Amino acid sequence: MFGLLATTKLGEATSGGGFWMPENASTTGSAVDDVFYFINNINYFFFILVIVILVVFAIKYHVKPSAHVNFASDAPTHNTPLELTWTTIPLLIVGVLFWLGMDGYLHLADPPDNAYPVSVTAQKWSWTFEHAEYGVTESAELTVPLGQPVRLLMTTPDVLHSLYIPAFRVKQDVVPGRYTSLWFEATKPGQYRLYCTEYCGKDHSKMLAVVTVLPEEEFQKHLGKLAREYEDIADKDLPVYALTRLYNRCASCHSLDGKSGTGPSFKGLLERTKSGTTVFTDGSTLKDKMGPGGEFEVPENYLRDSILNPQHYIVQNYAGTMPTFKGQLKQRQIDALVLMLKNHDKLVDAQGNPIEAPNLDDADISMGAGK
Ligand code: HEC
Ligand SMILES: [Cu+2]
Repeated sequence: MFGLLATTKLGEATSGGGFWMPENASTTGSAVDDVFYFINNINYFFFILVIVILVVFAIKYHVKPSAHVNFASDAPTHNTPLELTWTTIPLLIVGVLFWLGMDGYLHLADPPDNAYPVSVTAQKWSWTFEHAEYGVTESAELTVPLGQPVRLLMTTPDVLHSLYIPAFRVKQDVVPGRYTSLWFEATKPGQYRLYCTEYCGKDHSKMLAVVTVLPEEEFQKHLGKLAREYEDIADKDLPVYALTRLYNRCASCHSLDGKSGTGPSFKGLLERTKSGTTVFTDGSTLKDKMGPGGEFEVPENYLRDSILNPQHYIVQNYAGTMPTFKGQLKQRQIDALVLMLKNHDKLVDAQGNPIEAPNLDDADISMGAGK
């Protein structure tokens, strides 16, 4: 989406891995790998053992079809030492496997007390990551500090999802109506892929994100920057900022090319809003609520209200499924989104693709009064 994923080079992240596994970049990953390779090697050993014995016996005891076979009546029916051996050895092996697996599981189930907390929301079809300590919300990107335990506390308002970061060897379901958590400690700076592995639904496979691991100092700087990002941006750059940094939180429901999705497309929204032709589920139209003395004197206020109180008026033919962004977006970010909606046609082409260097010289960056 908007080159966010496309322009991110993940080459480094996948180097250094073995044939079976991607590179391990967390403190707990080696425990997972050790158990995996241990089980794998046991499998190789017994596979070869069984095949060799099979072939040897097939040759050694081969009997011509024409030969008459005489089964001796005193042939052995059982052999206690042999049976004890082939019961005890596998029992010991599965006992060791259980112990290794349980030990690793308990370690992963118990996050260290000093873990850095991130709240994760999975939503059809994207991820948002909230850093409460910095008041920053990231989407499709998760920045974490190097060499410090990080705990993800996860939930979803819609369906089952599952968060998976292969390089850290962690995976956990995200369940509607409850919190689940996982933790990891990254050991190498770099960028790693994050997937949704819940594949029983339309677009879980598109729920991609990038985990960026930064050394502590850079991490703090980066989050500090994100926290003020929208403040430092010049007014005229707000529409592009909204399109590249904020729209990915709307993209799963609102298209830019006119196609209706879970929500109405952003294309044509401004014209429809200005002319007040939008009809709501209660049969009223936007026009009734606009103009002097109306609830929305100017169209901007309707757009703003739609983002902050989506349940207030529900557009006809749609369900009231839009989440509120109250408290999630800062005032200036909401302004930026409104400006993006207002300058839609200058920012994206007819197919809904972002224009490389949009000409916003005569863009409408006024808020509130007039226009
Ligand atoms: C989970 C899906 C979903 C997400 C995510 C979402 N919306 Fe919506 N949105 C809807 C639906 C459904 C409607 C229509 C029903 C209604 O009016 O609430 C809607 C309506 C709107 C409207 C009014 C549209 C009209 O035709 O009058 C605006 C403006 C809007 N959304 C903006 C946003 C912005 C900006 C974001 C991202 C910051 C966003 N939405 C994220 C589902 C979503
Ligand atoms: Cu999912």
